[in-house]
Amino acid sequence: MIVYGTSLSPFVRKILVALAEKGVVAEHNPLRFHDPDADFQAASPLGKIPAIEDDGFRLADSSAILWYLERKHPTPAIMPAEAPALGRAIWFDKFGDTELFGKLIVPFVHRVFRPKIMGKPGDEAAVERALTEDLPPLFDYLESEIAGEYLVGTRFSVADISVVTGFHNLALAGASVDSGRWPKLAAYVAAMLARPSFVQAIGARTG
Ligand SMILES: N[C@@H](CCC(=O)N[C@@H](CS)C(=O)NCC(=O)O)C(=O)O
Repeated sequence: MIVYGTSLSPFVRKILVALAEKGVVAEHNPLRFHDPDADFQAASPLGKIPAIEDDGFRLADSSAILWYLERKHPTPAIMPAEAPALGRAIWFDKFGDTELFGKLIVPFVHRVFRPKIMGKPGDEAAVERALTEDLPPLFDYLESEIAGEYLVGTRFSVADISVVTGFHNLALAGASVDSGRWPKLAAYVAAMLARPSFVQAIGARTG
C-alpha cells in the first residue's frame, strides 16, 4: 500500500496513526496537495491529501480510507462495534475533520505554512482570533466530553485519532491547550500524542 501526503497534514496523520495502531507497514510518499504526480492524481480526484493505492485500488478522503483499513485489517478495531459507541465515534470523526480542524489549523497556517513553506506573510490577528474566540468554545465542549482515558468507551478509536490529530499542528505553531482552563483536555491530548502510533506518525516524512 502507498499512502500519499505529507505527514504535516492532520488528515494524512489520521491514516499513519491507524496504520501504526494496526501494525500495517505501508510505503509513504509525502507529497503536498495538488502535486502533479500522475499516480497521486489518479488516487485523489480533488488533488487533496491523503489518498492511497493498495494493489491497484485507489481511494481518497481520510474517513473513507479509515473504513477501508478497518475492513481490510480488522484488529485492533478502531471503529467501535456497539451502535451508540459507533455513532459517537463517527460524530467525533466528523467534528474533528470539520469544525475543530477549521479552527485548530489557523495558527499553523499563519505561523508555519504560509511564512515557512509558501514564503507568504501570515496573519497574526487571525491566529489571535482563533486562539481567543473560536477555539475556546470547542475546547469547552471537549472538556465536557472527556470522562476517561478515551473519548468513546474504554478503547482507543477513530474518535481519538480525528480529534487529536490537529493538536499536533497547534503545537507546531507554538500554541497549546491551557491546562489551567481545560485540565482534562490538556492531559488527554498530551497522553494521546505520546502514544507510539502518534509518535510514529508525527515522525514520518514531511516532504
Ligand atoms: N475530507 C478530506 C479533507 C482532506 C484535506 O482537505 N486535506 C488538505 C491538506 S490538510 C488538502 O489536501 N487541501 C487542499 C485542498 O483543499 O484543495 C479528508 O478527510 O481527507
